[in-house]
Amino acid sequence: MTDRIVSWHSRPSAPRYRPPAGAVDAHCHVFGPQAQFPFSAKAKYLPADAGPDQVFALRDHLGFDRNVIVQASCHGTDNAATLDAIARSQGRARGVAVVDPAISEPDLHALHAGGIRGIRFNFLKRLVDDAPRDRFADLARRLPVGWHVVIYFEADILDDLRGFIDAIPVPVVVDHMGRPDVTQGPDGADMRAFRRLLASRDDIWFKATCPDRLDPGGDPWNDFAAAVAPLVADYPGRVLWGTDWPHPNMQDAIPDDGHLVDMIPRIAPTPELQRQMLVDNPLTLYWAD
Ligand code: 0GY
Repeated sequence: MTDRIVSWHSRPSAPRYRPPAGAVDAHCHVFGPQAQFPFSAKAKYLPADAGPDQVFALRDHLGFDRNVIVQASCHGTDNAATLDAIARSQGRARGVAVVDPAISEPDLHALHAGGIRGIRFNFLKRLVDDAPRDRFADLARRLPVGWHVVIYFEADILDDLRGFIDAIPVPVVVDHMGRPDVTQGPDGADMRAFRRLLASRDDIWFKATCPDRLDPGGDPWNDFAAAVAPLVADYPGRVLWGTDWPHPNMQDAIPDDGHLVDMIPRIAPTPELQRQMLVDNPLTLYWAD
């Protein structure tokens, strides 16, 4: 099909950096395959198929052991493609679901049995029609034991979201650090606001992800490295890392996944930091049981 969008690199380079044994790509997605898992009628983009075989081949090419597959907005609240990928992973993938807030307890527990360990609340208006805070808050209060909330928002609504986030009674993982403007530098207004959020409680985690989305300077994403390395150094026990493959909506600036991996030692320069970010922290959140 010609109208479906490819947003990933066809031949990503081999990274120079080699991740430690057990490393987890803690933010990636699967798209379809559409013939088996149709996209949502409300999808805001129509991607080409990017299924489990591809994401697991990339995992091996980049030197990772495991994946956390995050339900992408193009699949709406039908998590079948995500669950299928987890089921095919031989225990090497877990997932984050997107659900209707009215989901029943048995359905939540079925997701747990399928490898889901968190729920994603997406606040990006270009990706979802609505993000009902009251209903999300109710759902956050009745998640299975050990689950967390993943929240995706842009920096300009962080202040407005603070009350909502403060009331979530389970750990919170923030996608892409809430999309700060990294050109402001490590002490810019966006990073300061994000640091206030992190300082407000000790169970807020973040993904040091998406230089390609956040740094308009492009590869090698120097502003991203300068802004994010101090955050990783200050919060080594609460940081995750992921490729974001297949890079939804990045078709105009497709990143080379090998180069994304080579960002790791620039934001986490020591083996100890790398082990925490790539192994210990994601295992704590996703493989505790
Ligand atoms: C990301 C970012 C994006 C897309 C989605 O669910 C999604 O469709 O998350 C985006 O377009 O910013 O984390 O993959």
